[in-house]
Amino acid sequence: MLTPFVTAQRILTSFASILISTALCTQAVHAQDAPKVNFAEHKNAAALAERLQTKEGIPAAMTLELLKQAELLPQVVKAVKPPKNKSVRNWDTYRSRFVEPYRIRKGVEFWDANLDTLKEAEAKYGIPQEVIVAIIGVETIYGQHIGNYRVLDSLATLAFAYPEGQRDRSEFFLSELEAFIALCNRTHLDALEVKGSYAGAIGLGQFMPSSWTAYAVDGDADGIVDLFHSRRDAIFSVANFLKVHGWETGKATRVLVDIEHTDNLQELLAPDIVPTFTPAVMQQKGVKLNSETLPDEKLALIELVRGEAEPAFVAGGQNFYAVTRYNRSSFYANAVLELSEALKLRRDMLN
Ligand SMILES: [Ca+2]
Repeated sequence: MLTPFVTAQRILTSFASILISTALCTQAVHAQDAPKVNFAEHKNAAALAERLQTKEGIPAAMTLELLKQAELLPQVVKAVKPPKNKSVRNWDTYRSRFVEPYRIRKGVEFWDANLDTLKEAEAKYGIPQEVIVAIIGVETIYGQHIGNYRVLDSLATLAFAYPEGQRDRSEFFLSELEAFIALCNRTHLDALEVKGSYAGAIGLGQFMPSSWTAYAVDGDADGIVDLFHSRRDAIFSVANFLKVHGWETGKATRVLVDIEHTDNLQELLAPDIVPTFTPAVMQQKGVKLNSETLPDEKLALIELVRGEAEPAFVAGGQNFYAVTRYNRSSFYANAVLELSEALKLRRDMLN
């Protein structure tokens, strides 16, 4: 996951920047040409160090020393700035990055290579195997791109130097920085070495540090939760996250729709991603559900903006909503679910 509350728009630009950064260099992202700052001197640094001392028993001097070594990353500041061109939001562009032949092929390979683990995770948590595979596929191409930013730098940058001129999310990142330092202190992770996304998401499933703390599980029971090297830990942790966040086994993910008339469109779109309308009500209001068997549950009408073109629509059920808990974007959830469907289709064809 990148972060909760990240808009689809920002996801678009952030994924673009991640893809560009991973394509252009395999080395860590460094603070080239960055102004030298000492984050230990920031007005919120001492309170952070005190909290970690009280709650985690980490000497305040140790936290301040870490913050002193953290670097301001201009690329990270740039990544969280809203795009200049608002019309850039385009589902087709977003989709083409994630629901594409390479990610489908590699996904089937990942699925086959981890079949027993995925079966066990499905049996334990009730999450379909293809959905777990698709999340890891969208997040990191099955572990290929886990991020080149030093997490200490990216989280310190966003906690202490969040760019102005937009909603200030520095408090969220400050709490993630706190969770990260605590996590490193409790585990084998070296706070000066751990790499992740520009927003501080880490491991195969790109968990934020607070999510690692709350939802990661030791799938291989070796006594260590390792979301970098243990596929079993990563797979079980993704499944556990979705289960805790309301995935209901057997409920609908998404249903393809046609809009027959737009008279009630605004009313149908008002609840956003929250499942609100029964299939019958949705059909009465002009939405044709393209499914042989209609789900016996409430649905949300999801609008997928396509730049200047006409938007696309899909109906999302409880489990579409559950995927948005991983990343609060309907683009994200629809990409994960469409990829999961493509993976299942492809694997069924091959077997
Ligand atoms: Ca483990």
